[in-house]
Amino acid sequence: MINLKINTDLQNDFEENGFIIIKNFLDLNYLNKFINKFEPLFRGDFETGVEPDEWNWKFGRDPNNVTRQICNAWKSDNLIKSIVCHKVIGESCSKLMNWKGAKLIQDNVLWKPPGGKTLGYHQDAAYDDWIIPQTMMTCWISLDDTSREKGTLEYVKGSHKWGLNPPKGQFHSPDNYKNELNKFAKQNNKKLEISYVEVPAGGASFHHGFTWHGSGINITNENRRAIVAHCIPHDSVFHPTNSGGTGNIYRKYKKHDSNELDESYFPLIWKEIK
Ligand SMILES: O=C(O)CCC(=O)C(=O)O
Repeated sequence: MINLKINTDLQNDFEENGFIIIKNFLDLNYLNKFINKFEPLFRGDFETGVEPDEWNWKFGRDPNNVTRQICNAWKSDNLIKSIVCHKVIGESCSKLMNWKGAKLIQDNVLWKPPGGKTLGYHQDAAYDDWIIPQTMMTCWISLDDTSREKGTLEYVKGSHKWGLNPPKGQFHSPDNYKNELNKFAKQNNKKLEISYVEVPAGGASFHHGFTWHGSGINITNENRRAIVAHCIPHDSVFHPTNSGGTGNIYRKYKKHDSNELDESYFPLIWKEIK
């Protein structure tokens, strides 16, 4: 289904920029199988009978010109699970981050329709102060050809070296999606060099949890759809008390007497064999 070997060039690119872009990642025979999942999922047709953890857009209920997002669709759909829990993602994230294994902390199914609005610039790891260590590594897989005009994902080069800031501002559909980024850059005297993920359908990118990223309006007449796997080190645990970012949603999976991130909710997707 997916294939990647992290070689020294990719490792060096990642260390320098905080992301890598891969033109061919998903076997194209699977493309339509994944695309065909989008409508049923956003209609609330869940194969496993389990609702995803977050579901911000529904047919007939919400405006058409926003970016539609489901979080943890893997719980609702077995094909989505087969990709976001794929060992190649776990191994690639681990190799890039020097981890010995990876768990899935969350997935996203993202659908930016024609005219679909922005997603504000942010750092993924800023949302997970409720786990130790507070880090993340993301694999973003595009199901459509992407371009700047389509409101593709964009990254600030080298921003993974700028430390982590608490999440601020609007995530969904801000008028100025670079507002928080510009404020941060001004206050900290940072120069912004932006890279756009322009890949054919089936392409992907991987980014560090500290890398600033966001996306603009889709001004084309075509859809821009992506499946995203957010990973953490395999031996991460719940922070005993913090509940910032998405903690208000995900701390409910904490056991009463333990800080363990239970595999039923945070699946192990790859671990180094000694
Ligand atoms: O696809 C997008 O526009 C944003 C995706 C994103 O924020 C992420 O993958 O972390």
